[in-house]
Amino acid sequence: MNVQSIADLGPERRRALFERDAGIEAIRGDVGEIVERVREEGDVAVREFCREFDAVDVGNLDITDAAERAFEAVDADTRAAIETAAENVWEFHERQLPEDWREEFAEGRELGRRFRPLDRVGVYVPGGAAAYPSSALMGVIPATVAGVETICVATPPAEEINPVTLAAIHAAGADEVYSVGGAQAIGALAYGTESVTRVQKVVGPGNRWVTAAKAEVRGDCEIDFLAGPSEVLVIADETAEPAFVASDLLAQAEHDENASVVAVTTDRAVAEAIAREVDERAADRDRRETIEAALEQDASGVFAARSMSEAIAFAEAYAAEHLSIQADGDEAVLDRIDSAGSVFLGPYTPVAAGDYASGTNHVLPTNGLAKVTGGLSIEQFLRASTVQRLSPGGLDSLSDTIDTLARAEGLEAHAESVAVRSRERAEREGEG
Ligand code: HSO
Ligand code: ZN
Repeated sequence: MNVQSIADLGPERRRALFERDAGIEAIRGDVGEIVERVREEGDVAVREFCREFDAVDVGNLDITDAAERAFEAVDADTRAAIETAAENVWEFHERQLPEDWREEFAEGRELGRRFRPLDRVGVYVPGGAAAYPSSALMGVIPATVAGVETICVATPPAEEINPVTLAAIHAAGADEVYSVGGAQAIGALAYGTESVTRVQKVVGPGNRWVTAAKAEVRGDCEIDFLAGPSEVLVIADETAEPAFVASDLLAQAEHDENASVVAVTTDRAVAEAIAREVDERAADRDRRETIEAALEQDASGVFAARSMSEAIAFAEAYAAEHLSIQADGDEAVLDRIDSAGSVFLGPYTPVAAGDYASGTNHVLPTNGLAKVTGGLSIEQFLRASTVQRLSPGGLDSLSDTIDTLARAEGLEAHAESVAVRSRERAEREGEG
């Protein structure tokens, strides 16, 4: 990797870095057809697409029992790892549970909010080339903590589905597990088939096909957000350990050849050292080819900033899925950051900790979506209602305001719904 100065970046490179996209437009047409066929033909279409895309003849689409058996069969170390991660994810998300509340804002005017879980949610758990048991935990556990009644998981079929993925799906608390992947899985969850009962919301990460299908069903079925390939941006200063920074870039790069991995540093020598470490260590990694492709992206690189302010402005424009700050005064740097899906502070907080085990969610906004949203959380599985109660006096104190605004909108019947109550009260008080 070559170190580049931020000051020297041309408009094209800046676009590649700051206007990343999920790369789904090109396949929207094909995905639309898949989703439509699943919607119209149900299981028949699902089975056909499983044969076409996964080369598997799925028998029973429902593999709930197989997930339970996989959990029972998994070795002790794997089970312990799943359970430790699950516990930490559970605790962190439990902490997010909002409480219903009611409060008197003025005499006779009581207002509040109450939260109720969704009834049926679908969680997509990627499979295929990479197995993602951790994503099963990240999708299913928050839904369970939120109190969602029925949680359905869809994961791609295979000759033998990864047993750890199945075990994690069961451990996380899925109620129904279906062997279907890709766009057809999102179609089946969103519209239902003979075997799959439709859900109210689909969440979870997936490849471009899954993401494009989520875009397709949006409107008929809620979704979390459209997530693209993994990304990380590390802000480093002269105190950073280049080998640590490089290791975080290589870790996210191994997810996807379209992953975007970036280091921004205020120290030229550290920048050079990071670039060198990345190049040297990439060669030793198992997934070297994927990593090298990701490193070659125009949306990846090691960049030299003239000041911490310039590095921060760069990070803000990039709005990373994962932001790691390996610099002196990391809290002060964080104070100046608004846009980041998940933040990792200090040299001993690798992004992989959040990917697997610390407890935060790894389903996070990519492609700059962190400018407008956070990652998967408890709120995504709740609906909030507001509640109010007015006393006669409480209504009195609002009646002029309501009357004036209702008449300004030409909505006389609204005004009357207040007036009828005032008259009734005046009459009753007259009698009494
Ligand atoms: N870094 C990925 C999540 C993941 N990492 C799963 C390992 N397994 C996107 O946040
Ligand atoms: Zn990861």
